Amino acid sequence: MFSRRVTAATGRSVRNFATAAPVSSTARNHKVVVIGGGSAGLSVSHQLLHSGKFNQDDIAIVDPAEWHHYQPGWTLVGGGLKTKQELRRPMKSLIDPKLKFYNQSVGTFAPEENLVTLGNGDKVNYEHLIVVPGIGINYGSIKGLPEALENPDSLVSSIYGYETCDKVFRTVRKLEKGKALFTQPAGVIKCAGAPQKVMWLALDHWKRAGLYNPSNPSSSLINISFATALPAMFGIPKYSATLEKLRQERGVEGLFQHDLVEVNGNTATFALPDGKEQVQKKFDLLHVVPKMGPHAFVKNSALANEAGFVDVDEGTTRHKKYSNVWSAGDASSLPTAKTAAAVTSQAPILVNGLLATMEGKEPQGGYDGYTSCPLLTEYGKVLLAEFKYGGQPKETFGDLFGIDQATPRRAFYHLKKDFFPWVYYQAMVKGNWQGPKGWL
Ligand code: UQ1
Repeated sequence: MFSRRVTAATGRSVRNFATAAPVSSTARNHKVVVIGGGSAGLSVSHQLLHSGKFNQDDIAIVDPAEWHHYQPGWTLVGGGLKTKQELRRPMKSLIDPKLKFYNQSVGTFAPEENLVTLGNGDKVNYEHLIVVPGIGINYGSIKGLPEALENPDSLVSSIYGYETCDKVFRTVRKLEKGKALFTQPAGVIKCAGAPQKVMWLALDHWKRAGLYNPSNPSSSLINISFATALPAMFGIPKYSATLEKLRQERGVEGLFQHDLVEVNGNTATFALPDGKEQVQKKFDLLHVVPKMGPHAFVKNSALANEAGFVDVDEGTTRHKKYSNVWSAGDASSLPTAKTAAAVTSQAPILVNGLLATMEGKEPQGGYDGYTSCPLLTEYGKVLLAEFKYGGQPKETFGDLFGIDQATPRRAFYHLKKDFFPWVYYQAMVKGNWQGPKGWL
């Protein structure tokens, strides 16, 4: 695929490129190899480059993807506010030419030998390794889900994938009456607020269309249920209180500790805790959040902890056993909510730590677990949850202006819808943005 695209761009034949290839491919030694060209991979690679301490091809990025997606935007696609196409960029267009790009998957890690084997069998050597490939979506973890998602006539969708995120708003618009069911699974997922963001937008849509009356749900054509494997609306008590109040005010049924295990026609089956019998719910529209987990090449490697995440120190992001291995973002064991906002804080700490280590010093650390979830509660309003390790709020604007970020606001909506997607491609993936701390 790589040579084919080069050919398309330059008009040269594949044979010419292949003839030239061995010259450059003999040296697969890099100072830093970065596994993954997502939010974390692009941020740390470019931040390292900006340090001025690296020459051409000293840093390499490994990623098999052709496209880079702004995933936080997929909730906006689910609400009909953006197209999925406008949120993606060709991966190659985001990588500085000073970086070597292996458009390849990873086969195996050999951390004792400072070596990564790529999917095509090539071996790449490093002095430092940064493992930031994110986590995978396990559609097959819910029986019948892949078939239901693929069926264009079903009202079953998910904002958690490029293929299906635009089906969400189509199903919301199609529904004229009946039961709408939104789910959230047990286990680690990306952005734990997103499963309900998409519900709040759908509710608002049906309200505006006259199909749902929050003050009298039983007389409405549509009724809405939120089925979550968690015991509450959100993991952080402060924000959960606001969201629980909204749920009650808006007449949404809460099915707590309900973990979706099967979709069959118009029936959803849920597992309950403590060996209780499974329950079934009929639906007319279903929004599913599949289970997620580490990629097999991470999970089955020497780098992983028991749960399959790259086993790093909470403060420094450095591997607990291999001192030249680092991780951040979704693939890491950092015990905080998995978001792009978290990466804005993790990346500079990782980069400074790695640079210090290269000079024989100890990494300073200091990552406090910062993460954030701009939670859409309706069209035009966002509750801006920001918190750190231990679930303690750490509110950027609360601290600056003395406001309570648990109150949904229009200004936060514009941050989420307009500012973050803009600053992400304008600065974050280029290594110039550190979230609440501003430009780098
Ligand atoms: C952020 O920097 C960011 O990245 C561009 C987000 O988008 C995914 C966010 O959701 C958040 C909350 C931040 C943090 C920045 C500020 C100014 C609160």
